[in-house]
Amino acid sequence: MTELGGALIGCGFFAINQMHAWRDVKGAHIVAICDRDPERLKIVGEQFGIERRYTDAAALFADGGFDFVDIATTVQSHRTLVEMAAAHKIPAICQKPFAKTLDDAKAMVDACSRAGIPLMVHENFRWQTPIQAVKNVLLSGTIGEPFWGRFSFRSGYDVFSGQPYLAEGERFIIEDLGIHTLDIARFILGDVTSLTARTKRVNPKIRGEDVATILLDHESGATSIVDVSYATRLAIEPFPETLIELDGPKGTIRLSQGYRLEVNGPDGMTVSDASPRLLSWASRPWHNIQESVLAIQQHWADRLADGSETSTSGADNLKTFALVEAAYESAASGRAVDIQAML
Ligand code: NAD
Ligand code: 89Y
Repeated sequence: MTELGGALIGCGFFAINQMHAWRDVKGAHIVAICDRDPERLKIVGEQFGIERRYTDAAALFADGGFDFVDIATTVQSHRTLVEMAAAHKIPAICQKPFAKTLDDAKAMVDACSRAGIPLMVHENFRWQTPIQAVKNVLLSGTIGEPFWGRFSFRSGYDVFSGQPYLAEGERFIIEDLGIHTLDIARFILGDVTSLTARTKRVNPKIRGEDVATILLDHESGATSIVDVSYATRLAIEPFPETLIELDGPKGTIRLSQGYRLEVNGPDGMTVSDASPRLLSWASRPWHNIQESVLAIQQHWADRLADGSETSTSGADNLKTFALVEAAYESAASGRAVDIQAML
């Protein structure tokens, strides 16, 4: 396999996970980094031994010498940086949330398609070990074609100390975290035709909503609920676990707290442990997310090498991003939103 060289832009809080994971990916490694903040550039450059450092993305692209770019900045710069990658015909990974608006996201997909370059959104939650385990049980046919599901993320974890910008935006939980839960709902039950949402802000110290309840109609005919909260104080903190319930004609699947996977089918009930691995550089409770970062980055390197489409391509992510916009629209109007009309 040819070894691919990548450039990472945005050396902040989450990029540390991506840099660790790139060291473990087979077939790709990071050759250059960029951050407009010289302090962050120095910290990450020294920690990971990267000599080629840039404070300006335009200068990085002008110098070239890499096969792909990994954009790990916050959403404000995503469109500019993806369009820069397209202009230089450099395959790009872009962190979630993909864009500020669905129109921006469509323009980014279009720019990469016209340039003939692959674009993947770093939508890693569907790559978590417990989520993949649920998908595999579903594919085995044990419970039949599901008619109902629930995808639930309820936590009181302090995400604001590591990511202070999350307290400042007009939008919070749907755009930041619900985006993953909605993507998992699509990954498990398929695309969505219509959506209804209600939101609340419980924490008075933040600007955006920290609770959302979303009802989805799937193309398959299944109905599901996506419920997310950062205002839920439980005796045992579940961060960052997504809990799943699926009902099918032949049985049920329950992914419950502690990564306990219960499958009830025609032949009886089985319980297994769907825990993620604790990678050498990972730390609890983030290890579930950290393992999925390695999985999605390995997937990117493999797909770039064989030339096939990634699971969370830009085009695929438009269908997840539309659900985010629809949820805010529905919460504001109180009405159901037609998803197909947005795409
Ligand atoms: P951060 O603010 O800690 O880091 C962003 C870095 O990008 C900063 O160092 C900033 O200086 C740099 N930057 C911004 N614009 C730039 C530009 N135009 N050129 C060069 N550098 C630039 O943010 P973070 O918490 O690391 O989040 C980054 C992204 O990762 C966000 O979009 C966030 O939603 C996402 N995220 C994803 C996951 C996940 O599981 N997928 C988890 C956490 C965060
Ligand atoms: O930014 C978020 C994400 O993508 O996963 C968890 C998180 O870090 C906080 O909600």
